[in-house]
Amino acid sequence: MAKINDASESHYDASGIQVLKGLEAVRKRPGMYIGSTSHRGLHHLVYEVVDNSIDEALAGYCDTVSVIIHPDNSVTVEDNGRGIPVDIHPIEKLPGVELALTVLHAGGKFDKNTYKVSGGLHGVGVSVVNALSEVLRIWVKREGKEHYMDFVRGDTTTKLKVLGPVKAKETGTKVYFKPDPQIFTELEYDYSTLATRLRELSFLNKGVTITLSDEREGREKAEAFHAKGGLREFVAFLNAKQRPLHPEVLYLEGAKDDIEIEVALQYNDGYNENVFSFVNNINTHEGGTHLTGFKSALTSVINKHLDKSSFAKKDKEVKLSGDDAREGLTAVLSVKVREPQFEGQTKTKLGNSEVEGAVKTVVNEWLSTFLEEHPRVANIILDKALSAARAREAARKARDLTRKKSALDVGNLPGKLADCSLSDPAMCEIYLVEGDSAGGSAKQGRDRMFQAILPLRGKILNVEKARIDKILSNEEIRTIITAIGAGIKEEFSLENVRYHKIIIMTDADVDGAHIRTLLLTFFFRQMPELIDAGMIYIAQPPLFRVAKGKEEYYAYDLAERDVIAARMGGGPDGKVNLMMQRYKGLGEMNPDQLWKTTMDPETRTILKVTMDDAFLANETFQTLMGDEVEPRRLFIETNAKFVSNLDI
Ligand code: 0RA
Repeated sequence: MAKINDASESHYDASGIQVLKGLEAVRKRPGMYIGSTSHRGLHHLVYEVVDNSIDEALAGYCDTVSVIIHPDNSVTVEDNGRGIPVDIHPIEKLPGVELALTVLHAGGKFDKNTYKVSGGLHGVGVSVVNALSEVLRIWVKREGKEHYMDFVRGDTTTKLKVLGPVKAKETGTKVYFKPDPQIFTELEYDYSTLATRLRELSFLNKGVTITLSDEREGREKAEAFHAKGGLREFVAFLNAKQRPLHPEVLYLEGAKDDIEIEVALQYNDGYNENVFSFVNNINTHEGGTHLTGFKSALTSVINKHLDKSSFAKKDKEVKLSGDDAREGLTAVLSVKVREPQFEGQTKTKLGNSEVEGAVKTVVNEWLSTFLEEHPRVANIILDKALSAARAREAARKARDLTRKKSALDVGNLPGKLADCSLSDPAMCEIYLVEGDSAGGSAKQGRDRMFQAILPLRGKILNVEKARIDKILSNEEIRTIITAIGAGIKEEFSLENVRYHKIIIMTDADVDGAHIRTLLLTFFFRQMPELIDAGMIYIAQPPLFRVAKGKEEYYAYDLAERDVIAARMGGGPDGKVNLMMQRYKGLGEMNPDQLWKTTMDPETRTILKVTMDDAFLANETFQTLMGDEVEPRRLFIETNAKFVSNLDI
C-alpha cells in the first residue's frame, strides 16, 4: 500500500492546491508511481531499469543484462544496448541522458519504436528510480566514449562528462542506484524475488542472458538466466514438478496485424489449469482479450478434433467445455502489442479488442495443424478432456447442492458460523479460525456488529490434489464457500461476497502455517478474484506476553519481547516479578486478549495477501501442496515471513 509522507503533507493549507513539477511529485506520492514503498516498490526499482534494458533487447540491440546486489543493498544494472543518447536535445537544451533521468515520462521524447509498455506500474521510467534513490550514477558507452553523470534524490550533482575513450563499437548503459531510506520502509533486497522475475524475463525474451549476483556478506551467490527455447523452456520449468502426459511441449511463434504471439503448452496428469499470460512482458494475471482469444481457439479446436476423431459415438456427443479442455494444462501465452490498454482491479487485464481475433486466428490454425499431424498427442489430449467432462457431470451435482445453500438466506448459513449484525459487506469481516477452542474465544472477544467468526476443525482438504467433485463434497470447504456466499470458479461473483475482509487466523506453529497454506491454495484456485480484490488477509497474533503486576505488553517476535523485557525489568532493582509467556496457540489467549492483540482494528496488524505474480504464487503452492513431502516441510519451517508475495 502506498505510504504517504505525512511530514511533507503539512506544508499545505486547506486552500493550497499546488501543482507539483517533475520528480518532486514522485517523492511526494511514491505509491502512485511504484505502487508501494515497501518490499514490492523496492523491487520495482530494479524491474524498472531492467525493463529499459529489455526494451533494447526487443529492439535487437542488446543481448546481455546484468544485475548486482551490492553489500549495502544498492544495485547496479548494466546492459550492452545502444546506450542512452548523450547529445543535447534541441528544445530542452539538456543531454538526452539527463532528460531521461530528470524528466517524468521523458521516454516518449525519443521514439524508440519498440513495444513500449503503458499502464500498470511498468514503464514509469528511470526518472522515477532516480527520484526515489539517495544516489544514482550512470555510465553510458556511446560514440566511442564513456560518459558519466550522478544525482542525489533526483537532482543532478555531476553534469554529463566524458571519462575517456572506449572501443568504437562498444556501447551500453550502466545504472547504479541506492534506494532512499527517506522513502522506503523496507530496504533489503530479496534475492529470490529478483531471481524469479529475472528468470521469467529470460523465458519471455528468448536469447537474452540475464545475470544476477549477490555481493552481500554471507549470502554471496550468482546465477545466469538464458532460455534459447523461450516459452518452451518456461512450460518445461512450470511442469518440472508434474507428470507430463506427452513429452513434447507444443510451441507457436507467430504474428498477425502487428501483434506478436508466442505460445507454449503441455498437459500433465493433474487437475489444475496453469495458464499464464503476458503482454509486453507484464504478467496479465487478470487475463484479457489475448487470453480469451487463446482459450476460445483451444476449446474450439479440441471440440472440432473430437468430432473428426475415431472416438466412440457417445463420446462425440459430449460437448467439451473450456474447463474440460484445460484440465491439467500448463501453458504460457505471451503477446507483444504496440499500444496496450490495461484494465481491471490491478491493471493487469488487457483491453485491446483487436488482440482477441488475432490470437484466436493464429492459435486456431497452428493447433489444428498440430493435432492433424500428431495423432498420438491429439488422442492423449482428447482422452484427458473427455475424462474431465465426465467428472464435470459429477461435480455439477455436488455444486448444485452448494449453490442452493449459498443463497443469501441467513437460514442456510452454516451452523458453526457466528455471523455479524451488519449486512453491508464493505463493513463486515470474517475470521476463519483454526480450531473450536480459539473459535470460541474469538466469538466472545469479537465486535459482533461487524465481525463474523467461522471456526474450522483441523485440516482442510488439500485442493491441489483433488478434483472439483471431491473438493465440493468436503464439509469444511462447503462451509467456507457458503459463508462467503459468492460461489466458486466461473460462478464466482464478487458482488455477492458477504465480507470484504476475509481474515485467516491460525496458530503460529507448523500446523498453523500448513492450514494457512491450504486455505490460501483454496482461495488461489477457486476464488482468485478475492485475492485480486485485496480481500484476503492474515491475522498476526502475538507470540509473547510480558507482564509485571498490572502492566502487560505483547510482542510479535523474539527481538520485540527482549526489548520490552529490558525496558520493564531494566530498573535498578533488576527484573522483579517479570512474567514472560509464550503463546503456543491462539487457544491460550482469553477472549479479551485475543481482541486486544489480534482483532481490534484500532491496534491489530493484518497482512494483506496480494498476487503481484500469479506464477510465483503458483510455484509456491505446487511446492507446498504437491506430492513431495520434503520441500513442503522445509519451506514451512524455514519461511518465517511465509510466502514472499505478501506485502502490506
Ligand atoms: C532512449 C533512446 C535509445 C536508447 C535508450 C533510451 C536506452 C535507455 C536505457 C535505459 C537502460 N538501458 C538503456 N538503453 C538504451 C536509442 C538511441 C539510439 O537510437 O541509438
